Amino acid sequence: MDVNSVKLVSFLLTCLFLMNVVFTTTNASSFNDSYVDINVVPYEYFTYPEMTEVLLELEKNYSNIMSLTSIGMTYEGRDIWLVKLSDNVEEEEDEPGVLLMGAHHGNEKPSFEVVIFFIQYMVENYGKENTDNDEDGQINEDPIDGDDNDNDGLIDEDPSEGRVREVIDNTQIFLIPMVNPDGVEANTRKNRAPNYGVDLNRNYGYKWYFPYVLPEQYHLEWLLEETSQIYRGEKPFSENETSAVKNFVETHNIGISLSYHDYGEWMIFPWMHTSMHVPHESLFRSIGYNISRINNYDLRIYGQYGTQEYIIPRFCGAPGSSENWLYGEHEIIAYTVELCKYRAPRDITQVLDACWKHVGVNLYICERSLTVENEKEDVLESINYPTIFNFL
Ligand SMILES: [Ca+2]
Ligand SMILES: [Ca+2]
Ligand SMILES: [Ca+2]
Ligand SMILES: [Ca+2]
Ligand SMILES: [Zn+2]
Repeated sequence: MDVNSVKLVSFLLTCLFLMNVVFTTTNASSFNDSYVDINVVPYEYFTYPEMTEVLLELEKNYSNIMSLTSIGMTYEGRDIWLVKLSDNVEEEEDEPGVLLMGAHHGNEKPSFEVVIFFIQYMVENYGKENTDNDEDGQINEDPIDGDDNDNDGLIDEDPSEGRVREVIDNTQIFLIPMVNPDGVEANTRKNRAPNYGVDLNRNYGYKWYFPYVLPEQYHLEWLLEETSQIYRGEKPFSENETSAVKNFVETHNIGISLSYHDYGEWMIFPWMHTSMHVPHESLFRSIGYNISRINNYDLRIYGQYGTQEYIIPRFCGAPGSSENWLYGEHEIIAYTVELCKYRAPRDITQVLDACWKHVGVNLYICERSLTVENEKEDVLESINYPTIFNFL
């Protein structure tokens, strides 16, 4: 598919989706998951070459607010693309930074789809005047927040174009839609490093030794086994993809970050190697609950410092994950978002539901990034871990 047909398809899909929003009073729960309509064409996710073509085209058309650079090269020779959205896009300005990432795991296709959708939405709406999108005589009466704010039975049908302008003018949004393009093309969770590939979301170097402390709970055996799906690699940041992300983060100012995965419709935040609370627990919860109000996903919180639970390892903990390093090393308020009910759904309504909701989520975290540095100072909680747990 060439760029124009990709864009046409994406436009048609957007129309389909908006029709769904506008002409039904549906919410996610009214969709019957077990129903498969064989007349509906299955959703086609972007391939890496298609994405590359679309990003190049968008950069050409919106070069005033969008830049596209490669932050590294994969084993199979693909560029790892970084998109920046901001006014004065070529300059590094004194504006809050947000980092959105998709496809640490190549087989989790919605995770890059929502990021590409968001990029398109932002650049295409930036120059628009406030519009009465549903032609009901009112302007911008129903923002993307999952609620029917104007009580007309339709959800999020007339969002504010002004929000897009505000966010692009006042923040710097960095997006890496495919951290693991080789995995996307091969449809594998891990990257394509010799011999069996590495789970990039176990390769970040924060508390690398930790699985040795609780080997059973954190599946040390699988982390070290090359053939396992969570093989973490020989050493921290051994992989091109993770070291590209590392170099980027170390040279930019990022306040909040979301890493998209799928599936399950839930979200988590650090710590990932222990169920103890982070020093910014209340800030993480505040932002997390607000995201949850938009996407209706479950915010998973573990650990109650001050009770017996602090010695319990985190259920499904993931030492070596990106958000643990982003927060632990750089104090970035970082979440993992598990999109959709299934791995790579082929149903258009499900995919576009995730895309649309996360336009709202992404706009929200960009807006919240304007205050997050001050908030970090306000809510810092001093946590006195018992000395016996100093290694945590
Ligand atoms: Ca309207
Ligand atoms: Ca509008
Ligand atoms: Ca409405
Ligand atoms: Ca709304
Ligand atoms: Zn994943």
